[in-house]
Amino acid sequence: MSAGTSDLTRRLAEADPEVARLIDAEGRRQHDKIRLIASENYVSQAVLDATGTLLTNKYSEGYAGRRYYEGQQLIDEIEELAVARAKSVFGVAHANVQPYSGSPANLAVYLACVKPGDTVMGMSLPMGGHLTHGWSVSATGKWFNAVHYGVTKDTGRVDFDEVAELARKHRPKLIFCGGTAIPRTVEFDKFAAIAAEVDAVLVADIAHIAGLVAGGAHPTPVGHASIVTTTTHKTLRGPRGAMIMSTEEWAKPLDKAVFPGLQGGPHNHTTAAIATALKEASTPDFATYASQIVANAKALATGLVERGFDLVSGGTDNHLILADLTSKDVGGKPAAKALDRAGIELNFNTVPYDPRKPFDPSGLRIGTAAVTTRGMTESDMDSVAQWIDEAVTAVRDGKEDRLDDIAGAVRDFCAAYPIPGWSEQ
Ligand code: DSN
Repeated sequence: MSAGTSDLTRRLAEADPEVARLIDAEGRRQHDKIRLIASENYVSQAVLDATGTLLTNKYSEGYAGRRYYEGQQLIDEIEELAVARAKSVFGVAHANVQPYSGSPANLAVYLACVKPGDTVMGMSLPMGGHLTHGWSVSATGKWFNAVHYGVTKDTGRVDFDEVAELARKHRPKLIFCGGTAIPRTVEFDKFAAIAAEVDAVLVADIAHIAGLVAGGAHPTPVGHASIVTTTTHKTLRGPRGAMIMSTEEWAKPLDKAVFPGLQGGPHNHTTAAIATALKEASTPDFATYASQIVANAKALATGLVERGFDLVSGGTDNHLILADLTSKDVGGKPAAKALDRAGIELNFNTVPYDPRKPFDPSGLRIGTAAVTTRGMTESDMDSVAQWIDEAVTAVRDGKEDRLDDIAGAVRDFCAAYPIPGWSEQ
């Protein structure tokens, strides 16, 4: 394949053909595969354009009107625009668009709200939480006394009696809700009632579902959680970045925690692209996309259940499906690797109460945001379920050649769904 399948890589190829070739090859890879990693997406050409600008040249420590370097006239306007759009899309009093990504955003919440050694609570990582919700290998688990809740074995859903009991016993100062492998609606109101009872600050980490919230396909945490964190690149479909949103009460401590507490200069090219993504997120088309993500996930879940897959909680309310392959007699990791060879990209994942190890777990995590962005709908999800089933069966039966046949069929199928930023020459 020759380099130069977009204006950008054609120009880049003159300066750096090696990097241009690799970017083009990645474009082809993203085009030719069915991408089901639940935290990934395809951003628009507009978001790609905003990301690749000369705004990367500028340092801007501080906030609009209060910077430590000169020449901020236009950067201030860009950041103010991103903040105003975040406030409008999510209906919040305050937004900080500077965190470099989700983990730094969550760390800033700790810095603003608690002291090392304080007790915090979040969903356990193997049950669907996130490293930064106090998991032991994360700084947040090392520096804070973290207590974890999970889901019940029979329902795969949060047991709020357990959450309340743990909260009463341990009196956490922060309670995180949300996570990375939760196929069901996050019941912000129930978490808020528990947080209020024990006088904890409720933090909703909506990284996975932010696009669904913005598009009205998932209830909002606003009005329940004082602080809301999110990455900007998952269902929200913006550049790699993050935001912290809050009530007015938490605005100053959170801003101080992001800068100067944790970070230096914001990535202004990212800020511009966040603004562009938020403009897109305020349109009726985005609401259609958000509800189609959920419709696609439900259709894919049905197709998998019909083919004998066990799904944690039995299905999904959002963009995410967690399949337990125990009954299929295949580990999550060999299945994920086989699916990758078959042109279907997802990740192996622990399932609640997984008897296997995190690096060789029982499950697959599957998300429908990226395929929805490409325009795939419910009727396509049955083909996807069929290919997943065929690939998992092929690896179980040691018929790996079949994976290459599936990859060919997937490639032909994907040709009908163009992606921004790459095309055949
Ligand atoms: N890496 C993200 C995910 O895949 O969910 C979480 O940080």
